[in-house]
Amino acid sequence: MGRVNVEEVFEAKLAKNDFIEPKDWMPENYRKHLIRQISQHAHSEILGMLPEGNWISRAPSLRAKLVLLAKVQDEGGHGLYLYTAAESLGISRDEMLNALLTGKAKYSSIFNYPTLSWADVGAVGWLVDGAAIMNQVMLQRSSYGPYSRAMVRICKEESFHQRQGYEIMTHLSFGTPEQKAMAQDALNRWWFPTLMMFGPPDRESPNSENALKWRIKRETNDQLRQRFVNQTVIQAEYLGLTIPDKGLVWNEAKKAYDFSEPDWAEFKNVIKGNGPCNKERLVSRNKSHKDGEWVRAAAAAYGKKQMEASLAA
Ligand code: FAQ
Repeated sequence: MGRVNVEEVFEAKLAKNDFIEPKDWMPENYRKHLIRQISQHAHSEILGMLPEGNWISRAPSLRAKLVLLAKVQDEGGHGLYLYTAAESLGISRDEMLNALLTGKAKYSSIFNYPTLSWADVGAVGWLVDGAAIMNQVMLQRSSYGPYSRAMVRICKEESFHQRQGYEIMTHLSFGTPEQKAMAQDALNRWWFPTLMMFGPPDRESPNSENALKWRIKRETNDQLRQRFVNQTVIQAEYLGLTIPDKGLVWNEAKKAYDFSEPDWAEFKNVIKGNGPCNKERLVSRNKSHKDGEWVRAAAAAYGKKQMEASLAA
C-alpha cells in the first residue's frame, strides 16, 4: 500500500463537504485560523452578555425580566460550547481567557456600544441577534465538525433571541408616541454598528480568502451584510420606523437595496480598544472572573473527588 498523503486526504474531505474532525490531520494555518475565529466568537458571546445584562434588574415587567434572563444565560452557554470547540484544536481555555482578560483578544465590535434605554434591549435582539444569525446560518456548514455542530444549536437559540428583540420593538413602535420615539432612537444608534458586525468590506478582509478556500466561511462579509439589509428593511417598515440611512434605496437591477457604508474609521477605532465601552467591558469581565474564582476552585475540587472515588471503586 502506498503512503497516504495527508494533505490530499484533507483536500478531498473539503471537496466532498465532509467535516474535518479534531483527530484528523489539518494544515497548521487552518488550525490557527479556526482558533482565532472560534475564540473571538466565544469571547463575543461572553462579552455580549454585558450590554443586555445591564437591563435585567430594570426590565419593565416580570415576563420581560424572565425572557431577558433566559436569553442572557443562553449567550453564556454559547460561549461555553465555542470555547470547547476551540479547545479541541489544542488551545487551553486558560490561554483563551487570559487573552480576553488582558485585552489582547478581539471580540465583536458591537458589544462596545452602550444600552441606554429599554428600547436598546429590543434593538440588540432584533438587529444584533438578527445579524449574528445571518452570519451563523452559514457557519452551521463550516468545515470543522465541532464548530459546525455548536452552531446548529446556537442558531436555534439565536432565532428565539431575535424574536424576543422584535417583540420589544413591536410593543414600543405600536405604543405611545414617546415609546415609538425610543424605538426610533435605538434603531438610529444601533444600525451602523450592526452593519459593522459582518466585518470589514471584502476589499479589506485579509482572512476571507483562506476562510472561503477552507470552507470555514461560506459567504463573504459583504454578501451577508447585503442579505441582512434586504431582510431588515421590510421589518423596519412593518414597525413604521425609519432606517437612518439616506443612501438606502431599492436597486431593481440587482434586486437588492443600495445602502451607505458604515464609518470604517470608527470600526477600526472600536476594535483597537477605543470604543465607547471597551474599557468598561473589560473591567466588568475581569471582576466577574475574579468573583467566580471560588466557584471554579470548588467545581475542580468536586470533580477531583469524584474521579478519585471512581478510581477507588
Ligand atoms: N468586531 O479578515 P476579516 C453574537 C476583525 S456573536 C471585531 O474579515 P474574518 C451573539 C477580524 O477578527 C457575534 N473584530 O476577518 C450575540 C480580523 O482580525 P484578526 C460574533 C472584527 O474572521 C448576540 C480583522 O477584523 N460573531 O453577536 C469584526 O474573516 C447578542 C479582519 O477581518 C462571530 O464571531 C468585528 N465585527 O471575518 C451575543 C461569528 N469583524 O483576527 C450576545 C464568527 C472583523 O485578523 C447578544 N466570526 N473583525 O486580528 C466570523 O464570521 C468572522 O470572524 C467575522 C470576521 C465575520 C466576524
